[in-house]
Amino acid sequence: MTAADFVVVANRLPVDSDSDGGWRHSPGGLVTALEPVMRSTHGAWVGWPGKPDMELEPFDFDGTRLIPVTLSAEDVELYYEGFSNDTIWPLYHDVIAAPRYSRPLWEAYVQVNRRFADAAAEATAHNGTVWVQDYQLQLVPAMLRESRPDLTIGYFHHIPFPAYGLYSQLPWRRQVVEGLLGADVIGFQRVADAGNFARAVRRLLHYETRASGIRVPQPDGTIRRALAKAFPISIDAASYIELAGREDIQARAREIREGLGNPAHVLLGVDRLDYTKGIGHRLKAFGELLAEGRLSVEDVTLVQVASPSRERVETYAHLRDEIELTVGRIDGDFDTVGHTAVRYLHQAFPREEMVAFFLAADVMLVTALRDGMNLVAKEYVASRTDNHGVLVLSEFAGAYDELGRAVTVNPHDIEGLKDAIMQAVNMPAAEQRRRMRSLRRRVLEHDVEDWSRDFLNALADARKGATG
Ligand code: GDG
Repeated sequence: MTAADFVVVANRLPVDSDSDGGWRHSPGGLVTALEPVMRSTHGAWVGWPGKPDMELEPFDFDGTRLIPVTLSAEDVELYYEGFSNDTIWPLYHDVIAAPRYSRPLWEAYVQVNRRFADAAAEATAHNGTVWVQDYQLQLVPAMLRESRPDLTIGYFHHIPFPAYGLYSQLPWRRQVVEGLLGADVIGFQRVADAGNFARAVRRLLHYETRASGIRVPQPDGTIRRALAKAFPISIDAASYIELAGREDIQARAREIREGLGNPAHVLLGVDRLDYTKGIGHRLKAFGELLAEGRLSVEDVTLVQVASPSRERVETYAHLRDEIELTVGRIDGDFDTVGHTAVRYLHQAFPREEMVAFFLAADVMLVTALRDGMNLVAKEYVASRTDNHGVLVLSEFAGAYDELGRAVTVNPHDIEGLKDAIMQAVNMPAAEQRRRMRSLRRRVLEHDVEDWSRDFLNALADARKGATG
């Protein structure tokens, strides 16, 4: 196997297996963002093919070399569903759910991270660049640096990094920070995340940090400089504009409204069914507005797309029950034969249908309790080429730092959330246009290609001046 100069390491490969044994691109911003770099560098991608016990040789797909890492059913349970999604995910989202601290889960995480690091080390050419993605692989940067000191290593963290007061709960807090510090550049969504990380480094390791730089002492007594900085991720805005311009998708948006009985206002939520997204808070506020008569089911419908997620993790199974109970109650109390209060869809849809939902919605509700970025907010804004529609956006989503012209909310404040929904529903068209223009400007000026370019440029620069 010829080694590649540029290698991405992520929990998942950028493909899904289809029913006839072939592969298709799994849709996602990361894949789109990295496509140009992958092509121009003949890059490779190390990741899990998505099903347990799948033993596959490396293969080429659409100009990229894919290097599968096999995970057994036990690995999936302990490393992926366990440590990644039941320990790190809740801890890093400010303990909205209780994190599980368990030594066997940690041991599996270390062991699987080692396997990803070994696969990346083997796949990368001398002096090559490796870009590690996300919280499932926080130990990979240091493991790689140890086996391959010639490499330039980047890491991007897609979810929040919590304040030290919470982070310090993690029994393996020191190992995780040391794992991340193996990278030359550690990228975060928000300035606050990078700050939280730098503080954890100071508290746990007593290394010197200045602005975004961290001085990492090496075993030989020299200092290596690492950079911990915000690189807010974005979307492939042009592809949303293109979909929004398609006549068939616009017709579908009209059909969706008709199917809802043509209410005056359509509210929309689109989330993975995850406790970080604040779906329950959104439903509570909406239900109270109906109960108080401030909104009527004749005029307003909330469409909630909740795509199935992590269903084997117990907290997620509970969440689903809770949300479905709430939806059932609201609909039972307020539906009429011709109108529904909440149209709940526990399904995944093709991207075309998602854009049709965006075009059908007068108000987009993003009420996350904690979210690294929240791409849905940016996708809604990019799709609204007509400058109509209102984004209600939680201040706890990373997108808040860029999309200040949204109607911003603290989703824990149910009265405030209710007022924000009313403000959005009643917003005059001229104000919608003013706000939407400014939101769109930001998303269009900073798309996902800019994000990957900014990160990779910083990585190239960091490596040049790394030692001294
Ligand atoms: C993590 C961080 C950060 C959802 N349902 C369907 C569907 N989606 C698409 C959305 C969007 C993506 O999935 C979800 O991205 P988010 O950013 O909203 O949230 P997470 O999945 O939690 O992502 C997050 C992100 O990583 C990137 O760094 O922003 O904070 O948690 O693109 O449109 N797409 C389709 N059908 C669905 O039913 N086609």
